[in-house]
Amino acid sequence: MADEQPLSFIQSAPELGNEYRDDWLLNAWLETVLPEALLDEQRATFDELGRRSGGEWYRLQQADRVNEPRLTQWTPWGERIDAIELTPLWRQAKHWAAEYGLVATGYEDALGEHARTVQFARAWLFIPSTDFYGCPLAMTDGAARILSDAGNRELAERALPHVLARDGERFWTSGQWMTETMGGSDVSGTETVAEQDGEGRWRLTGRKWFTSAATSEMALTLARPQGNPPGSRGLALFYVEPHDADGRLQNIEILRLKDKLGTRKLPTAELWLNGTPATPVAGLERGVAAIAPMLNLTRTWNAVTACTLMRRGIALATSYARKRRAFGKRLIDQPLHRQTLAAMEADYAAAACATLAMVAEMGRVEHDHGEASPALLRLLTPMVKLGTGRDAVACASETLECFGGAGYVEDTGLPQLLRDVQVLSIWEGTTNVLALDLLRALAAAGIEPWLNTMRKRVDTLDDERTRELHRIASDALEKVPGWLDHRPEVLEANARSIAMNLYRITALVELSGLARRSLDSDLQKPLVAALHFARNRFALAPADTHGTGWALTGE
Ligand code: UCC
Repeated sequence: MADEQPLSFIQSAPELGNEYRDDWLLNAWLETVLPEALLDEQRATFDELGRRSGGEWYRLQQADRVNEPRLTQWTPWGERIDAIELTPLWRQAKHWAAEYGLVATGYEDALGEHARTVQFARAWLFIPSTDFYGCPLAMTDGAARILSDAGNRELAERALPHVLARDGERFWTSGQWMTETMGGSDVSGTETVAEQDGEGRWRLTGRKWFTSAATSEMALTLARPQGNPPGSRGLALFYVEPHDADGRLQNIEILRLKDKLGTRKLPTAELWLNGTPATPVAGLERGVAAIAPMLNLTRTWNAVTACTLMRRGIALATSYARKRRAFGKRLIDQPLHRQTLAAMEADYAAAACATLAMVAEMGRVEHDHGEASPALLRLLTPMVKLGTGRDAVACASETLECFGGAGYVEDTGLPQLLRDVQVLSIWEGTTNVLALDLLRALAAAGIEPWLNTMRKRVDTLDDERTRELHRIASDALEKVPGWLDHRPEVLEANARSIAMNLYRITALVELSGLARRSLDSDLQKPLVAALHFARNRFALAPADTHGTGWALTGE
């Protein structure tokens, strides 16, 4: 009887739950790192963020899928306005970000050394459902750090109450305008010039080629004061408010929005500065060194974003595997598919532990905790940014594959995940630029701050059940000094594999540490993830110690 047969099978879509409760890794980390009373105090906020992230915000994100920001350059009557209209989700995200203190919490003195952990735990839940609104928040966090420390009282009094506001109307985000046509990696040739007008006011003229979140209320940017020498030492860091009190752009033209592969909700623009008023932040030279704290913070947000998008992909793929049947069984009941998901979980757990350990170190450094090590933080930042950026791309690709053909179809929302994630290994320093930055940090501080910390952490793996992890991590740590004992050009040729190896060791050690701490409360998942990562995913790339690989690339 034909009408008793379903005409066609309809697959139900993957679903998200409470993204805080469902994230065993984040829970285990917070439970073993935050004091109990502090976690109790924060739990309701985490829970609310988790619920909104997997519910209302996720639904809005799906509904907003095809919307993009729009630039209107002219009114019908010929006035140049260069107005950017944001997508509906982005317009609301600003208010949520302020309300949950996604920047301000990091500066809340009462939270002491844990301020950064609490801040980024909140951001962890917010980021994957808000279409890269984390980008302006990252830059705003960087600006808050610089303005808090630069000793420029006037600017601090002007901007800090806004960037640290918890009310969406008062909250400002900041841009970071660095990239020009000659490059985003090497900014030493920056062509934007700064000149003083007749009233002694600094004015900037030049073309900023790639400015993210061009709707921000303020920005930090680099320009060369007239008469300064070439090169990066001759650049200065300037503060700009793009709009005047009436909302008109202050001698800025928005030439176009960039036509990017992903992060398309983010209004990335090309700007022409034509005498834009600006204020020096910290003197009239060494602008790259002055903006470096912002770079290090956006790199931290980048790593956090990488982890949270790995987790989002895994959550969707796992939900799907619980619903989808093939060859007579649910995917989740099939050993090979289950093993694929387990490998993704292990990669996520490892990336998350490396990232959250970096975040915890940042909190200690900023609050002068007795055990804080600025040199360790300086080493961790580039390696964790580059490692998580690469792993997130691999995980997003695997996520799509877990859905078969559906993962390749636009209106599932899944292809956007892969396109978006690709940016994480490009902006804020590509993998190679960060590998070289790691060498810069190693040249200044040596490997000891990292090596000593990793050894101390490995010493805590004193349980019978963590013996294998202890052995694998110790063996890896022993190899490290040998990788660094080479002449500079060989070291430079190997920088990427060295950086990736150091990242993987950090991830293994931190995940193993979590596994050890979690055994006290009988929580097994971190141990299972650490063993899986160590046995199946922890392969150190051999370094090309002679630099012979170059022969393959000769002209
Ligand atoms: O802007 C972009 C889009 C914004 C989007 C933000 C999204 C955030 C994502 C969050 C997730 C949602 S993308 C463009 C971003 N651009 C970069 O990241 C630049 C990449 N390039 C580099 O990092 C290069 O290594 C440079 C620009 C830093 C190289 O500059 P120099 O001047 O050639 O290099 P030097 O001479 O080695 O460094 C100059 C000074 C030195 O200090 P002094 O003057 O005391 O000797 C360095 O030690 O800067 C210091 N320095 C640093 N200090 C350089 N890098 C650092 C660092 N990372 N930390 C501390």
